[in-house]
Amino acid sequence: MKKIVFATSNEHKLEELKAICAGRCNVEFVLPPKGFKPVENGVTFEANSLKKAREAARLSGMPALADDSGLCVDALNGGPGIRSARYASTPQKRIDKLLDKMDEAIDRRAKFVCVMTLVDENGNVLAQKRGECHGQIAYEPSGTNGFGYDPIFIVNGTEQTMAELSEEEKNKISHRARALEQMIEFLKEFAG
Ligand code: ITT
Repeated sequence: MKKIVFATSNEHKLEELKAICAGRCNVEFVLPPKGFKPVENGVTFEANSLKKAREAARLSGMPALADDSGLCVDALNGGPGIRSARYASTPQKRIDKLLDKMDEAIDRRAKFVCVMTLVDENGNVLAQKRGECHGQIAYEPSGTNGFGYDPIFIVNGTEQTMAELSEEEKNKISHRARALEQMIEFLKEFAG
């Protein structure tokens, strides 16, 4: 098994990554060394994903994969977007703030975005892939699976929020799954 650092501090992302990749590539994902604190000051998911991957590779001396993701809401001009993790201080407060801002909004269209970046041990980019999942912002939270904004995101083509889908269902249609689906051939190539 080839080891790749997964450049995250978010354990939910790691769980989803492992479930999506299970049995499909010969890679063991490990967490970054202590002191991993990338500065996410880019203005795009692509830029921040690359910053995270490079910082993990620099600290560990190993190849790294990063996930930068977020929720982009049409009525909020694409916000919270790259600021999704910092929109308020807790997941519940982030949901409350978003629903509050959307109180009057008739247009509830939104999308989850995930940009995955794979770099080698020197920080050279091997691949960068984007996955999106389109939906609508619900009027109230529903469901307990998943994490983050899942309880208020109704997936297009279903009447359920992402938090009402099973783990297996989410991992088939999510932004993360769609980014990884394109990344998997590079992971396979890399792992031999
Ligand atoms: P790392 O940077 O350490 O990977 P993070 O949680 O800070 O972890 P991001 O900067 O990429 O990650 O912010 C992503 C935020 O977007 C995340 O904290 C959630 O609030 C939201 N998000 C991303 N993917 C999600 C998903 O599958 N379901 C619900 N919310 C999600």
